[in-house]
Amino acid sequence: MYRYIPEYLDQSNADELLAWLEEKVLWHQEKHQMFGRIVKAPRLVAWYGDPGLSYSYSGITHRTTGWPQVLAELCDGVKTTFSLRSNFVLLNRYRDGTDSMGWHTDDEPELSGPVASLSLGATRRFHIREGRNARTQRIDLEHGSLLLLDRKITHALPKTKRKLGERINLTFRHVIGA
Ligand SMILES: O=C(O)CCC(=O)C(=O)O
Repeated sequence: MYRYIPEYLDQSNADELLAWLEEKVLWHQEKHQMFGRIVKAPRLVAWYGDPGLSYSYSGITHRTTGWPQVLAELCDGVKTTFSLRSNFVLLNRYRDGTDSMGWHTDDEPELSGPVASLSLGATRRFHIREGRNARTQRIDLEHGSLLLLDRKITHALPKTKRKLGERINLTFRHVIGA
């Protein structure tokens, strides 16, 4: 089950937020181990959250020290929209169509509740599978849109050969145990 709100932010608010994120956020390129080799993740990431949280995925621990005001306000809005709990945001920056995210769930033991995902910049096609043998559903995630997704749903953001600009995605999560 998912819910998609196409124009959660209007064009000018979405443009402004995208410009702020591109300029102000300190982006990292993480390295992951795959089939015994260390490879650079095909995207950049950043994260913020309530002070003192710790969230690990792909063998990397992400600790938080607080929120920039802009993102704290955005998180409050998303929580109200979906009656959601969230104390952490993971940001993904896809520089062009060759950046991507492989199939996974967000079902780490530190998380509870669904994940809300805000998209900015180039429209990218998101794939989801609701169950082991389910067909793949495709959702075009547009600039300013908000998606609510159960964290147990398998999903991916594949590479594309289309000439695309940058996309930034913010996933609001709830980290427990802190
Ligand atoms: O970029 C997206 O929309 C997907 C992000 C994602 O799958 C994740 O952060 O777990």
